[in-house]
Amino acid sequence: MRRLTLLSILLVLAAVCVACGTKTSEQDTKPTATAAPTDTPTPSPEPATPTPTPVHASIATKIPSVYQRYRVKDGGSIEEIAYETHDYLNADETVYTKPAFVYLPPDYNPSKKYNVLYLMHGIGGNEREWGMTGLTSTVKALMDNLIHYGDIEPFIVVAPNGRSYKDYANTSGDSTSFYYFGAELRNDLMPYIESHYSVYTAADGESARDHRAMAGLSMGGMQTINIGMCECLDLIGWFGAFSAAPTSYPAAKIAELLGSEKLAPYKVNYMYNLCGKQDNVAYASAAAAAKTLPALSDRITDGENFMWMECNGMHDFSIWYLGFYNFAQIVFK
Ligand code: FER
Repeated sequence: MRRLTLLSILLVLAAVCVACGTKTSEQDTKPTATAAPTDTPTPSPEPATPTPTPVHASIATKIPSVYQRYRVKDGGSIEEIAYETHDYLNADETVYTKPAFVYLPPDYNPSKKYNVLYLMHGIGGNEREWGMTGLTSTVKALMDNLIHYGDIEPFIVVAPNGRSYKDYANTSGDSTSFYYFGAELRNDLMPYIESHYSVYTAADGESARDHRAMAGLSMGGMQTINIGMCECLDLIGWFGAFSAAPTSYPAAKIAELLGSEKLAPYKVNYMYNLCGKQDNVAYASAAAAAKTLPALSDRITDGENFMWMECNGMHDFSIWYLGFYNFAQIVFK
C-alpha cells in the first residue's frame, strides 16, 4: 500500500515536470483568428541560443505556420488613433472624429521614412474587423514575422473605418457611405497619418505614391479598386483586392478609367487579386473586375504589375489573411 502511494507521488511529480518542460511559450502560440484546430503539440525544447530559422516567404496558397506565430520580444506595436473628418455621404461639413488602428513595425524610428498600407474591411465590419487591435493580431504576427525573417522591409499598416458618414459605427447601416471614402482618405486620413508618423508626403513629390498602398477584403476590395485605383491613383501606387465585392467595377470600366486623361499619368505599380473558388458572395465580381484586365488595358500586364490568384476557399479570413500575407510580399518592391 505504502509503495503504491510513493509510486503515485512519483508519477504525479513526473507528470508535473513534463508539463512544465513542454509548456509552449507565448511566442509559439498560433493566433486563434485563423481557428484551425491545433495539432497535438510535439515537445521540442527551446534551443539555448535562438538560431535564425532558415525560412523564406513566397507567394503561396497557404500561410506557413511559422509566419503566424506571435512575436513577443521583437514584434511591432499597434495603437488606436482618432482623426477629424466629415460626413462625406451627406456632404455635412461638421467635424467629427473617427477611430482607426495603426501597426508600427518593430524598432519604428521617426528618423526613417516608412511606406504605408491602408487596409480596408468588409460590409459588416469596422476598423476592428482585420483584428489589428492588439498583441494577438494575425496581421501583426504576419508583419512581424515577414520583417523578422527578412522577407520585407518594415512598413506601417493603417486599418480605418471605411464608412464615410456620421453613423460609421453602425455596422449594419447604409453601405452607400463606403463609396465616399476616397474624399476622407485624401482630405483627412492621409494628412493625419502624414502629420503624425514618419511617412512619405506630398513634399516628397510625385514619388510619394510609390510609398502608399491600399488593400481590402470584399467591400474593402471594392474600395481598393473603385476608390484606390480608379479615383486616387495620383496618391497610391499599389493595390491588393481580396474577394472584391459585387459593386467592384468590371474590368472594362477599370480599363477605361485607367486610360482616361486623369489617370493616364500614373502607373499602377502592382495590382494583386485573390479570391476563393468557393466564394459564392464575391467570386463572380472579383473575377469580373480582374481576370480580363490585362487583356483590356495596356497599362496592366500579367506577371509584371498584375496577378490574379484563386484557390480553394470561401468568403472568409482563410482567404483574406492569405491575401494579406501574399500582398505584403509584393507591395513596395
Ligand atoms: C453584395 C453582396 C456582398 C454587396 C456587397 C457585399 C454592395 C459585400 C460583402 C462583404 O463586404 O463581405 O451584393 O453589394
